[in-house]
Amino acid sequence: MKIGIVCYPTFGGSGVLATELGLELSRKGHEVHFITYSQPVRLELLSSNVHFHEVNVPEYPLFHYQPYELALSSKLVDMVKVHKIDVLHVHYAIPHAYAAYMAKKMLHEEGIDVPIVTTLHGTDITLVGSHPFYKTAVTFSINKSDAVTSVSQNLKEVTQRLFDTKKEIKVVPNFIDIDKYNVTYKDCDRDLLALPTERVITHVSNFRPVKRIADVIEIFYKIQKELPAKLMMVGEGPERKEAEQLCETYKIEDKVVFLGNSSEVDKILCFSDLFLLPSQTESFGLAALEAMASGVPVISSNSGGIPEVNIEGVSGFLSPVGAIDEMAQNAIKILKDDTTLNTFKKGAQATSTKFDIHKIVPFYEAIYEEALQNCISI
Ligand code: GMT
Repeated sequence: MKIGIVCYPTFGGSGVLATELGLELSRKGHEVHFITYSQPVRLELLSSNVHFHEVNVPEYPLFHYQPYELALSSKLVDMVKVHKIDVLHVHYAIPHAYAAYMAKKMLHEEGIDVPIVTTLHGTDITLVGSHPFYKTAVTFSINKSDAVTSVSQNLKEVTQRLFDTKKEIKVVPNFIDIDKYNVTYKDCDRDLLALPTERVITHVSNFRPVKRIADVIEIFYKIQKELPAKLMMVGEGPERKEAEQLCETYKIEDKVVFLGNSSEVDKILCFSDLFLLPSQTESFGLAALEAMASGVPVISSNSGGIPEVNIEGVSGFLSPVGAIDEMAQNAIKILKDDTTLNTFKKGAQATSTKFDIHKIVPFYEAIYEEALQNCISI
């Protein structure tokens, strides 16, 4: 099959997932075309069946906002025609499903019908899409897709509650390539960052308010009072400065390392003992799953789709949003002795296998096949 993938090419979970999906589809013999405004960060290798097509948005000074959807829909039309793409898989209802619908309509005028598969990731539904200014367009985009998937059962339920959806939403959970995480890195330089006696705690995100970065610092503050530990903060975003200031206030700057964005998260996870994800909400929590696959237990909030990933008492512990004391106590419970830590490490890794790429990607292939057969002609 020839599959066009549209996503946000940044460090966000949806972009990572879309990229890994495209790469796995290409390994399975499909021809994959990424159509985005820049090369996805995890797309390191292009090959004979992995292509990247850049969407250019010409700057025009008269426009306060450059019309990205317009440029994307034109590009989709061109790419479908030139490369004979069979199906378009768009990640995010807005603006991607919206632009894809316009492309589909333009292509129909030329006698080409291409099905659109839309995957909802969360931010497009819970944080942005449900805003009254966008809601009408999001509802339309969902209902006009040939197939709609969501990354968790919780996200499906939230979507059905917030939007007047007429479309069936199929749950296809996020995945990871277990084999990729099941390796012991020789260049995993734990010694450079922590003493052998210190526990290494990690947080990975885009440091947006929804991640509750201050909670991460406060939980760590409580942990390091009880046992020797270091905190690795991986990522960039609006809350980083405040987090650094909070570390100074608590006088723990020497125990917290801000690493910025990294394409080597797997290497950082390989020397981590615990992962913190106290988010306000997460449709899934791909970062937590990546940690679990590396054998790192997770202390998280119990909101959104996180309970479908992090299993209480097995891969870690879950608490209500903002329950910093409880999260710190649970972290200490896991970290206090090697036997308990190893039990949770094994529990985390075992739980992650449910989301192995080889188990999940066939669901997407089946959805493409079905969409191709039942493509809505508009
Ligand atoms: O929240 C982020 O870090 C980025 C965001 C995105 O849109 O890329 O992540 C969303 O999609 C991920 C992949 O499906 C999910 O694992 C995240 O839980 C989800 N974020 C939210 O729901 C807040």
